[in-house]
Amino acid sequence: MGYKVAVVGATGAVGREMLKTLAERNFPVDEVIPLASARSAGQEVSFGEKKVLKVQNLETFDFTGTDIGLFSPGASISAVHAPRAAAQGCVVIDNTSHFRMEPDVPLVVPEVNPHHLAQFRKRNIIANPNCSTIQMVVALKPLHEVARIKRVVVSTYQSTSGGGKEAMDELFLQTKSSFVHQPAEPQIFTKPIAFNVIPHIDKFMDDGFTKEEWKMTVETRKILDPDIKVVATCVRVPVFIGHAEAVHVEFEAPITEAQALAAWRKAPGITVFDKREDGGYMTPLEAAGEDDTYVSRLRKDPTVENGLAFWCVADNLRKGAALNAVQIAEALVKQGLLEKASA
Ligand code: 11C
Repeated sequence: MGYKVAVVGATGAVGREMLKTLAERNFPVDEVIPLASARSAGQEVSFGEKKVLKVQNLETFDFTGTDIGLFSPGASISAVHAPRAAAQGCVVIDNTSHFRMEPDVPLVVPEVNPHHLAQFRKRNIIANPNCSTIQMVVALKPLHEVARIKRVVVSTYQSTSGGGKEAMDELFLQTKSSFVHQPAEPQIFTKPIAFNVIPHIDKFMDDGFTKEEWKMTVETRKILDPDIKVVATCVRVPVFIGHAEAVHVEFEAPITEAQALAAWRKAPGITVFDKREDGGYMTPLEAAGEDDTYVSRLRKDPTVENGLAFWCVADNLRKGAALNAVQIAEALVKQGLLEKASA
């Protein structure tokens, strides 16, 4: 017995990754329906190695009988169509920022807070967190269980794929044009991204933080613990896929490096790669295409009483988006929370 699954935003970078992930993980599907705007309807997308599916128009699609909707069409489109799908009986797993902070919508990373999932019934919507939050909370959770976390200071190194396909194209074109002496002006980013780093992701807020930085703070608190203080600086780097983060953590109680490593080694979704030698750490290029969050460069932070510092890397399109969404669907099935709408 399989489910009827709609993938909304199926022609985008995350939508395509969702289709790939569903197929790779053999999620039990009877039918997969790719949906996108009227402009993209009729296009073809791949589902697994062999199947090609025709994209249907989201505007006119009736979700009655569809069990799960994996949404990644952009926040303003989810704002309209996710509640419509939910009202028609489809359980929505939404990758946009639109519903994340609504109190009756669970915000879930299956390795961290699977117990929050059951709250979805009030709205029939589950939110998928921001990519930079997901990999950080996966790494923080096992440490929080050893010695409660008080405060986190994080700097991110985020790839252009977080900004979508056009942002990746801009990096490619600017890099190419620099060699043929034909400058390509920034269109998506505010400054050149090739051979540069830009300390700005998402819009500016009144207090000087960017929305991406705010998301890391509030989402971590909602997922992991409302008492944890988080301060973030989010930076775009000229990388195609894979976000990296330098994370400094202050704990309530002492925690040794050995305890942290042991906790990570036991935890799901984490690979420790930390050799304290040349090349003995993970980079975004190596994490692209992988499912796990990689932790490296663990060391004691001697500037605070109980502090550790580490580096973490993950594929932002997979664990940061598509994979986490599919893992939420898997967790719904495992916890017996998904009734078949299509029965
Ligand atoms: C980026 N983290 O790297 C963003 C992309 O809230 O889902 C995801 C934005 C979001 O640009």
